[in-house]
Amino acid sequence: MKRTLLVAAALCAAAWAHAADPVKIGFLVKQAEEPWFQDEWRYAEVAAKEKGFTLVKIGIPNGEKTMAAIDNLAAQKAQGFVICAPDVKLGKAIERAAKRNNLKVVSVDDRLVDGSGKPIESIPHMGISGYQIGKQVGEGIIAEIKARKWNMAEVGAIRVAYDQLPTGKERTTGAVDALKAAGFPAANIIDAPQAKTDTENAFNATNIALTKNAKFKHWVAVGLNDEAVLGAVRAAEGRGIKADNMIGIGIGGAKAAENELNKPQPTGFFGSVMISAREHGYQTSINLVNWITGKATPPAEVLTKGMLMTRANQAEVRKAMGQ
Ligand code: FCA
Repeated sequence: MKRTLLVAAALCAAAWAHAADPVKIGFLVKQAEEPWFQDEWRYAEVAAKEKGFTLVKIGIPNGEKTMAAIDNLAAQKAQGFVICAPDVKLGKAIERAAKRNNLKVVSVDDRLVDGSGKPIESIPHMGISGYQIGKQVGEGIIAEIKARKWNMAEVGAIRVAYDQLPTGKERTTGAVDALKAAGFPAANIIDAPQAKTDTENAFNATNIALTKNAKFKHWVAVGLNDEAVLGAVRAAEGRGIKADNMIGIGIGGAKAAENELNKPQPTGFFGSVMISAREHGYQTSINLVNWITGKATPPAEVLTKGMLMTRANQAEVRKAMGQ
């Protein structure tokens, strides 16, 4: 009995000596209250359980909190972090803080940029092709305009804009380019710049745009995410523009879109291009952990795909996206 125990203890010690420190990573997101980021965290937790590492989730609404979170992770002996920064221009500062603390860093959703606005290639990234996903939004809107037999001359398009974020600008540019490519009059496209990427700011921005452009009979709305389009839809409703006269298509497909698409009565929120929170939460975490443990270096850039989800095809889209 004693011998068996000794052998077991020796085996354990050997295994322990081989194993590196327990892996701990941070997952830092700019808007922890947004369902998209909640989903990313949820899928990162799935990875942590499955692969046996520790996940530290931190909301980083501004630069100061971002820097504090990185120092905090180092103090907790984490070895790296996934980040969606509150401002992509913090890129160089984030890279320096990571280096100083000997932490590996990968970005998700929003690609970090240097002082001149160029992507920081040394930080592996998982995101979406903003322009392509945006095009899917625009094409979805055009298909629905045609299905409703609207005369495009009588349709106004709200572009809820957040152009300081490159992926935001790419998404809405892709969307309006698809509208224009289908013959939508460029003069009917109205910018509604939002101060922050949430529903409230999109609502306020759209209200101003609608006040200035009361002449249109029908409306469509695009934005960088579901919250932006929801804000536009709510503002339109406030002016009596309901589902019959509004086609809003968002980007994300998380809880915010799900709630809306499952309301008993359709609203102006016609659909959302669903993107993969699973890939962005689960796979980024695993890529980072594999990097830390020396298994594999993450790909320099991965762009994931999206699918248009409407009230009619929700179940199929969720199934196809594995969510
Ligand atoms: C950006 C947006 C989020 C989400 C994510 C994939 O970070 O702000 O709403 O769309 O990209």
